[in-house]
Amino acid sequence: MTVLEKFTTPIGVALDRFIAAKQGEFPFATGELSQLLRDIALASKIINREINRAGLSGIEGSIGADNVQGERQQMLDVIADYRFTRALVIGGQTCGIVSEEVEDIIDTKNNDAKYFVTIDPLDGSSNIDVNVSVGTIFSIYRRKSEIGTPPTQKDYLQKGSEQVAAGYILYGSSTMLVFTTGFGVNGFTYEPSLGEYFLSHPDMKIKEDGSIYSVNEGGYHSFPQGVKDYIDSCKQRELSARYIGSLVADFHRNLLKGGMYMYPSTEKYQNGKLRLLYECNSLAFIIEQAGGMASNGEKRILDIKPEEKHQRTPLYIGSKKMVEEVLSYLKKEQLA
Ligand code: AMP
Ligand code: P6P
Repeated sequence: MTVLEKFTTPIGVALDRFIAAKQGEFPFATGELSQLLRDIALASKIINREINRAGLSGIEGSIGADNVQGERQQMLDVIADYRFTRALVIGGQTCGIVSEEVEDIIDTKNNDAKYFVTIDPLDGSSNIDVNVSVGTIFSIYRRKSEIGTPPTQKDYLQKGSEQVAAGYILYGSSTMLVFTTGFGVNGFTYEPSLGEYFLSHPDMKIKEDGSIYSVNEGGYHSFPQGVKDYIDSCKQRELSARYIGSLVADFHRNLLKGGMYMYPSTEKYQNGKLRLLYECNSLAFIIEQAGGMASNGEKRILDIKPEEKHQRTPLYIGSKKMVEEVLSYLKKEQLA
C-alpha cells in the first residue's frame, strides 16, 4: 500500500458502531453490556482530557496520602477513580466496583444491574509528572449475587476465566482503548477533534515468540533463581531490555511487537507487586485472546481463585514461547 493510499484509507469504524454490531451477534442481548462499555469509554475521554492538561491545571503530584496499597496517591488517581465511579454509577449497568484506589467494595446502588466491574483507574500515575504514558485497566464480570440485592464479595472473588470482558486505555502519544469480550482483541484510537474512538487495530495478535523482555532489574538480587537465570540467558542472546515502569505501556508495546513483561516475587513484594483482580486478570484475558500467555510462575493467571480483593500475584505475561521459557527456568529451580 503506498503512503498516499495508506494516508487516504478511510479510518476504521467508530467504537459505538462496533459495539452495536457486536451486540447484534447476540439476538437476546438487552444492550446492558454495550452500555457498560460505552460508559467506560466516556469516562476514559474525560480522564484523557485531565491528563493532557494536568501540567496546566495544577493537578499533578501527590495528595500527600497513601492509598489502600500503601502507595503515594497522586491527585490524578483520585480524579480518575471519581470519574470512572461516577460514570459507572450513573450508567447503571454495574451493581458494584472494586477499585485499586478504594479499600472496600463500591456499592453503586444499581441493585438490578447484572454486571460487576473491577478497575485500576490510573495505573502508573507517578509517571504523569514526567510525561510518561499511563493507563486504565478494567474487567467486567457477571454478578454472582442475586439481582435486586446489593453486591457481595461473591461478585468479585471470581476466577479470571469468568470474565465477560476486559480492556485497557493507554494514555500515550495517542490514546487507545483495547478490549476483548472473548472473541478476539480490538484496538481503537481516540480522535480528540471528533471526541470519538475509531477501530485502528482490528483482531490484534501477539507474536508466538519475541525479543523484548520487560522487568525492573533493580530487583534482580531478590528475584527467584530461575528468573535470574532466564534474565542472564536474555543478556547472552542480546535480547532487548525495555521497561517503561508503566504496566499498560509495557504490555501494549509487547502486544504489538512481541515480548514478555515480568514482575516476579521480590524481597519487598513477596507475592509480586501487581494486583490480580484489576491488573493481572484483565491483561491475562486480553493476552490469551491475542494468542499469548499469562502465568504467576506456577499456574495460569485466569485459573487463580481470588481470596481477597486487593491480592497481589507474580506475573509473567506476553509471547507464549517467552513465558514458557521463563516457566521452564522456574521449574528447573524447583527440581534443583
Ligand atoms: P446484555 O443482555 O446486553 O447484557 O448481553 C448479554 C450477553 O451478550 C453479554 O454478556 C455478552 O456475552 C453478549 N454481548 C452483548 N452485547 C455485546 C457486545 N456489544 N459485544 C460483545 N458481546 C456482547
Ligand atoms: P516498579 C506502577 O506502579 C506499576 O503498578 C506498573 O504500572 C509498573 O509496571 C510497576 O508498578 C512498576 O513497579 O517496582 O518497577 O517501580
